[in-house]
Amino acid sequence: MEIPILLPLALALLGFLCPCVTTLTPRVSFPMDSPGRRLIRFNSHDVSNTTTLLLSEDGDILYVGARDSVLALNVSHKDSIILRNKLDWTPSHEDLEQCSMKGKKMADCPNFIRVLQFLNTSHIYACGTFAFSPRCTYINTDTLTMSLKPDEGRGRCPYDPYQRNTALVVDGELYTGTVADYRGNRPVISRHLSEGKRVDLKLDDTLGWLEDPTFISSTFIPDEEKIYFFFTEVGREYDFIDKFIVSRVSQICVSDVGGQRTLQRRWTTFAKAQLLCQADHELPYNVLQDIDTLLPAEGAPVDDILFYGIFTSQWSVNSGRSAVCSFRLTDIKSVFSGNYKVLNRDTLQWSARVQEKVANPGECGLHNASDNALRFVKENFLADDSVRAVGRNLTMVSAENTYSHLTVQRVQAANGKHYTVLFLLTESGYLHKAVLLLRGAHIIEEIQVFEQPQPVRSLKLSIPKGVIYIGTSEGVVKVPTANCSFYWTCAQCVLARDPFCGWDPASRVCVMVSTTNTNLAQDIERGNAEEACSSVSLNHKSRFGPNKLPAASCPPGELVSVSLNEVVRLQCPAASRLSQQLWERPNSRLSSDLYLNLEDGSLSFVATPATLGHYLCLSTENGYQQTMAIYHVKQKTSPLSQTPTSYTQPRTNAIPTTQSMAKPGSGLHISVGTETHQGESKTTPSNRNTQVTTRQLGKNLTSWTKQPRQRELELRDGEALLAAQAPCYLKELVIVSLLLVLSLSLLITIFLFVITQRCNHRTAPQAATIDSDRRTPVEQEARRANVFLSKRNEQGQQSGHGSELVCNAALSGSNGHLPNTPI
Ligand SMILES: *[C@@H]1O[C@H](CO)[C@@H](O)[C@H](O)[C@H]1NC(C)=O
Ligand SMILES: *[C@@H]1O[C@H](CO)[C@@H](O)[C@H](O)[C@H]1NC(C)=O
Ligand SMILES: *[C@@H]1O[C@H](CO)[C@@H](O)[C@H](O)[C@H]1NC(C)=O
Ligand SMILES: *[C@@H]1O[C@H](CO)[C@@H](O)[C@H](O)[C@H]1NC(C)=O
Ligand SMILES: *[C@@H]1O[C@H](CO)[C@@H](O)[C@H](O)[C@H]1NC(C)=O
Ligand SMILES: *[C@@H]1O[C@H](CO)[C@@H](O)[C@H](O)[C@H]1NC(C)=O
Ligand SMILES: CC(=O)N[C@H]1CO[C@H](CO)[C@@H](O)[C@@H]1O
Repeated sequence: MEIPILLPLALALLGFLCPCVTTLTPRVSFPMDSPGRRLIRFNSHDVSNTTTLLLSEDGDILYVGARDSVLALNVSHKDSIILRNKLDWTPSHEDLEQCSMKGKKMADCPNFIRVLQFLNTSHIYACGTFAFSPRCTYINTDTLTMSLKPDEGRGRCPYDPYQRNTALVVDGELYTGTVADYRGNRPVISRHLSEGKRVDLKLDDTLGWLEDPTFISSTFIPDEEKIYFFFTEVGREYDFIDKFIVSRVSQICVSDVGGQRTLQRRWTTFAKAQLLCQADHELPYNVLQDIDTLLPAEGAPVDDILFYGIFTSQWSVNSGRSAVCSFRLTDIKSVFSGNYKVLNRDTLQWSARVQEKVANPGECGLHNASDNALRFVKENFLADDSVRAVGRNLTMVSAENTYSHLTVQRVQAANGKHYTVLFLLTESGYLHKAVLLLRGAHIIEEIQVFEQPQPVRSLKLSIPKGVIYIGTSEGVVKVPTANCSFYWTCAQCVLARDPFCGWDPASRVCVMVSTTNTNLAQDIERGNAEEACSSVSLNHKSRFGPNKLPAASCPPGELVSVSLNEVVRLQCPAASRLSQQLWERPNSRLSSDLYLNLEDGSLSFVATPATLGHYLCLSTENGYQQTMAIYHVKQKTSPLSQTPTSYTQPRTNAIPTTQSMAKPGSGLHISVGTETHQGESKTTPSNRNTQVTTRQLGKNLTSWTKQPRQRELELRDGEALLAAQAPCYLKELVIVSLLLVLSLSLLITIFLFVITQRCNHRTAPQAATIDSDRRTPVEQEARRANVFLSKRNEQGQQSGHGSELVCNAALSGSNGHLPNTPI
């Protein structure tokens, strides 16, 4: 009843709704095929639309329903997927001809396998669209051969391969939700393959038990002896809104055998209720996309079963967003045992009139109830109450990502506590791994699993094997649920807050949490690296910290030789996408008059005698600080050579406490055709030097701009310089332009800051990073990674020591997630 009141109100308020939703930034992002998160794929030129997945009980064989074939894949190998058997099941030439004669596209006429279920220990039951004339068959699981003649697939499998369906085998009987006709407007929930006294059952379709549904999923709860179906449909009870879509849960009892006179061969136990995924005073996320069942922890009652669903919204204010809501089985049960709405058979209008209960709709065992009772259940199948989400709130909401599929797992952390981990697939092809914390969801990582958005039907989690299988148009992808060894310091391992991973102080590696190893450093709830790692090692700050760094004994850091008045840009690689970078100088402050903190964390300033010296870049994440880079900016001595700056990340030996790992995309930094002379440092009178620089710049600019892209990138920060035709005005021009840019940027930054502040009142558990690329971080990362690698190569060729400076990390490197300072 909440909706009728709330909806018009909410719609009226639409204009005032703040579109700002929590930004949930994945802490680490792995572009396609990055070494930190290698995927295992199965592709074959003669196999496509591998969208229906079925995993054997031991998890060693993955059965795949593809186009015109069923495959058995051996997935027990660690790093490959091997085709074991293939069954071809293609419509005949005549079938295809008929299909296309009926006006269907030839591309939609093949046999798309859409039902794949274990029937018994020796056979699989499979159904396919079979040229818009669905068929089903029995397949021997060992030999992958058809053992009997195909059945007619009507009511078991859709005709149209683009229609969603659901199917489930329980005790050798097939329960399906699909459309049962060619034109796709006769939806049914039905039972097939029943034998003896048990008869096949279906919905009574005289009263509109279903209204143009899209079937999402179904699940069998053995203790309840019930099957729950999840779907969306048109909510006829809201007749004031045209085509208001509602998400539903419906139930039937496995023991149902239909009525004796009334409801003969029809369900007597069908009931449905609305699933409400809605935060208080906000529009509901009304369109269910996918749902998965989370079984209760060992020993907990069955009523604690949770259903995690992804919802999107019908309204454009919420377009592009998705929410996750969870529903408790107890709540579903209590809604079904409550009151039911009454349908006026003349007007077909629903009301919530309280009536005398002749029977309990949804109750199992009504098959030999009286005709009166059966007529009552036949007409009262829509529960009056809606099933509210746990906490009457969203579990998680994402403004940037439209999630389409999910799977959920309960993971036992090192301290024995259980955490819920969600694997969510975005429409753009990323798999997000999120852990639900007391303060909200935290996205541990995102992994790009395919480049082009593609229809995915199946996301299968194999808990014992620790992998997820994704069935797409082009193949099957296998993703391990975690790669703990990617985090190679204690701090990194703890900051990840991945319940799968903990830091083993004995072996000094980040390892999978297991029941045998209980002495692991981990802090899922708070991610407090300092505390969790202090027990296992020396405190990093006490050994090396900005405050304890006397100017005299500064470590050499990365030498950056500059000419005076030149624009210098120092890069600071991010430790993660949730970290914030901070620049420091020993014994002096960074005044905003002189320094510009750029959005990517780098620091830009004009080289003057006052700005020469040491610079430290510190990265702070969740209260934990680590040094990412140290630079020593000094005046260059020889202005003659024109070798382009070849900037490299700090060498490991130069900064013993920083394991250097370059961030791809943080490639080149030092601006405008200066050169680095490592090791030399002689001070020359500054005015002389300035003149030299100016002349040089003026003369050489044209030739630089003609250089390929790499040089242009370097020049970008000094763009103002390009304007300077007359060498003598160059200095003034640079400064004035820079100041202009500086103040403009400052204004914009302040403006943006104010806006973000206003929007962030429903804030994320983690401090959001200032990330200019937030909208398309993924493409950006991938692109940058490429640029980076090509730059690296060039550098390697140009400067003799370039290649040696490319540390392993950069090559093996994710997309630039720096390890923490080793402790
Ligand atoms: C896990 O990460 C490590 C370190 O980046 C990498 O060497 C390894 O290949 C990764 N493993 C997988 C399965 O992705
Ligand atoms: C999968 O392949 C491995 C190695 O080739 C083999 O030992 C195993 O028996 C295979 N599993 C199945 C179920 O075929
Ligand atoms: C499984 O079902 C098929 C088809 O009904 C039947 O031929 C086969 O004998 C059954 N196998 C077992 C082990 O019951
Ligand atoms: C109800 O039906 C069952 C069979 O489903 C039958 O055994 C039982 O006798 C019936 N009970 C009554 C009261 O008719
Ligand atoms: C709903 O959850 C959001 C965060 O996801 C939280 O800010 C808000 O307070 C919650 N609302 C209620 C009523 O609990
Ligand atoms: C089958 O896969 C192709 C791409 O390989 C895709 O374009 C098409 O939509 C898919 N068909 C179905 C029914 O999913
Ligand atoms: C790359 C390039 O053209 N470098 C020139 C810059 O200017 C100096 C001085 O005029 C020349 O010696 C370089 O060849």
